[in-house]
Amino acid sequence: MFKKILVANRGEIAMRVIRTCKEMGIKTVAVYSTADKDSLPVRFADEAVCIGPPVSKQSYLSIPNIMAAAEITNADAIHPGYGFLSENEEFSRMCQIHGIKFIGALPEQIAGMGDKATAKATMIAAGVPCIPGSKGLLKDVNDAKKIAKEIKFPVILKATAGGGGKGMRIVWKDEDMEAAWDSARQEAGAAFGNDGVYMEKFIEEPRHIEIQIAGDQYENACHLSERDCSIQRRHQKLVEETPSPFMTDELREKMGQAAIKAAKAVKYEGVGTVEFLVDKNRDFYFMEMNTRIQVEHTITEEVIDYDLIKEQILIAAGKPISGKNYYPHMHAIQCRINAEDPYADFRPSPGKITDYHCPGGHGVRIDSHVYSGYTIPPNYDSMISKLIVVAQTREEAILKMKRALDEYIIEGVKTTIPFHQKLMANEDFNKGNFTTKFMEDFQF
Ligand code: MV4
Repeated sequence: MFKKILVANRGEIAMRVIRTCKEMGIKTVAVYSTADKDSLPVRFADEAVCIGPPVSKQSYLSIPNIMAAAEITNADAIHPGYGFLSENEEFSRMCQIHGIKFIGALPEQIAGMGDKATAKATMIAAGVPCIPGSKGLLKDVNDAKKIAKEIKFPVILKATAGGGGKGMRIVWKDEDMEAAWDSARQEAGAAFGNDGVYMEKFIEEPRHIEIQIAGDQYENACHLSERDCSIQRRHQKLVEETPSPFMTDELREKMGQAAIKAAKAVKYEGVGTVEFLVDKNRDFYFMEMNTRIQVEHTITEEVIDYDLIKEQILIAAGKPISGKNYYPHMHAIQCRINAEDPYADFRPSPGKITDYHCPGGHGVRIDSHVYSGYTIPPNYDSMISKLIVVAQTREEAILKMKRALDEYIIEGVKTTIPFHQKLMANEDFNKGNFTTKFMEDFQF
């Protein structure tokens, strides 16, 4: 087992990893930018190393600075959390070269899944259902027009280096193709330095349902059921829940098996997520594979009673998995509490938290790095905490979430708590009646 893990991240996920390491008797190293010197991970880790100024490129994204911190402290593994360097091919390779175990995917896997057209080709070859579209990248606008005619409008152009909606264009008719083609390529080139674009049939009003998977070093893989992440705004998830209110036992089995196929196709080691779009007929299609721990891993932990960070560490240390799948016994919901003003287009609201009181009680969990008097720096994402509830049924989970939101006091910054309160009272949400389009129509 590892003796010392360096946590190459900040905020709540740094705390989350440190907590599990402590429970496993593993020493921890926090790294921090000068903006985070007063943060909880710095206080709770066994050691802390400053890796640079607030700007991410010179601290949490600086491979040399983080590798130096690992060498100085003699860490034998690095946990990258999510975001930052968690899906960086070069960082994974650097760790390999320096004999430090990267608790995440291998460089080849990161590269193979990071390029979406390549990932899709891999999944088609493995027999995972994918959305009809171009075979790989489009050559030119005439190629785009030809394939759109074959698969029929509406279609969607997607940046192969993308994710998160950048370089994505929906095209409804032939006359709009030229402009969409130009702007998708231009946006992709500027954002990723790669203007490769591919095409798919556009699925209208889908649900975003993802399957948690785990694989070990011996080519075993299993699934840990689904999370419904359809409540999103501008590709930022706001609420996640499991089980999905749209799920059936039959669909879970089919999607679970498809996710296992995806994991085995790339000999996946560690925990990961296979994202699917699910249409109104319950047909499902591979969208992306995430080779990291995700923000919403918590709800899976609550319904299957399983520490996913511990599992990541054990798999990285060579432990085999049992190979059996995991199914939800409870219902869990997570609300992301952000320092944003929901009354002003979710504008970021960094600053000092002048008063703070957390909800508690049975079935209530908060993952956070903040405290009364903490200042949320403007340099990073605006998450204050993740509020997670778990109960026997969806109805009880919603009631518990309402109760927990009412107890939650955060003064000094604007938060998304009022949004979540309104959502929990919404009739369509209560009926489980929502798709990825929900937030476009939600009046706040
Ligand atoms: C789609 C789609 C409809 N049809 N692909 C959004 C981010 C990127 N990962 C893929 N995305 C989508 N791909 C086809 N063929 C709709 C979306 C999409 C979406 C997907 C999941 C969650 C929220 C979304 C919001 C808008 C669009």
